[in-house]
Amino acid sequence: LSAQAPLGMQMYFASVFFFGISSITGAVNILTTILVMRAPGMTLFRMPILSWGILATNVITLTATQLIALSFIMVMFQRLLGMGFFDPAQGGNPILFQHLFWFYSHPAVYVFVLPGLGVISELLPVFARKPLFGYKWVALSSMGIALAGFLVWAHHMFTSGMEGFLRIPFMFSTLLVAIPTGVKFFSWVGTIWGGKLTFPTPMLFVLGALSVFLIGGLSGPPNGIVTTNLFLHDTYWIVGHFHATMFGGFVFPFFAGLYYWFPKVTGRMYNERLGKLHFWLMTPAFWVQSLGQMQVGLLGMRRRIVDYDPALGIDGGQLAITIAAFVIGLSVVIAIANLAWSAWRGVVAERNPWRSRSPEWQIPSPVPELNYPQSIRVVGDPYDYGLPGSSYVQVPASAPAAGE
Ligand SMILES: [Cu+2]
Repeated sequence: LSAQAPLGMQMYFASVFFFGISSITGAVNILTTILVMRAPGMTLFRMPILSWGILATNVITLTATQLIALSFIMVMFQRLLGMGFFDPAQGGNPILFQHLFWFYSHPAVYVFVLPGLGVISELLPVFARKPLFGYKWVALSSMGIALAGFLVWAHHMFTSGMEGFLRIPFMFSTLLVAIPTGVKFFSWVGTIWGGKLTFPTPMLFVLGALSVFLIGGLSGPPNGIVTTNLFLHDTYWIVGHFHATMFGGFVFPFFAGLYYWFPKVTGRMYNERLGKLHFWLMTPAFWVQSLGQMQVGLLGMRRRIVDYDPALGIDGGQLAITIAAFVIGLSVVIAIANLAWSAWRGVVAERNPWRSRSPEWQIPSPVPELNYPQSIRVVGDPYDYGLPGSSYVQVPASAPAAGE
């Protein structure tokens, strides 16, 4: 493709570069908003925990995106001006491109996952009616994951032919990521523990996210450890691992957030039965899919190819993965139909159906154009669910803040 459509490739690199500029500009906007435009009383450690996830995400977007933009400029210069940065024939080094690519692309995974993990931490206290366990640690763990994400990129390159001794520090830094991630998981379990749990669709997707993220998390260390990585590299094991981290850290929390904030955005309630049907189709199907991918990977299925040797004996596994993928697709079609129909004809929602303390739930649904008529005032901690007499926000010219 690179040789057949040189102009098209050039345009492609240029377009990614401009996407990068828009991401960086967006990050400047969000970081500025979080750091200097908070409501009175909204200290950093009183922010909704999702805002910490967004903060950490945008630190990555602001910094790492510049590296991918830079590397794409280098590719453009190589193709246009003959500067052979990555061309061995001109004294360049193709592995340099891998370094630049992964220095961005590992942190880019956290751009997906950190907001998703933030949604989990945001919703669990609401549906457990308990304070978020270890709020400050959860907040700082987002920053910890973001920073650690910059130290691990070469774990994608253990078989690339880079200097062998470099594998060791990258193995250790990669395993380090388990600590802040473990802090989050510990907090979620601690928040669920002893809570008064209810299980509407958003909570089901949060719990589904935990189960799937656990699969992704536990299948991670074997990839980070050099000795096992050399066997697992470029197999379907990696594909299964990555699907589990992306679904657990992004797709499941995405649907949790979609159902959770749907009544706030549209003013109408989604259909609970169809929401639950979506969940109960998608979750077991996803377990089959990701565990199945890991299984066929261990049996020798390589990634990025369409075909495989029948002697591997993985026909049954491949069939199960394919059926599971179609079930996931069907469940998403049900979700789209549910949300589209409910936005149009759904039951009119209450202002705060989940009894959340967060400010957006104290104003009418759908949210008025100017959000809050006057600035809100933050008077307490965000997740003191179940603590009598506690209050998080005072929203003027609106219903009194939920304090329960
Ligand atoms: Cu990585």
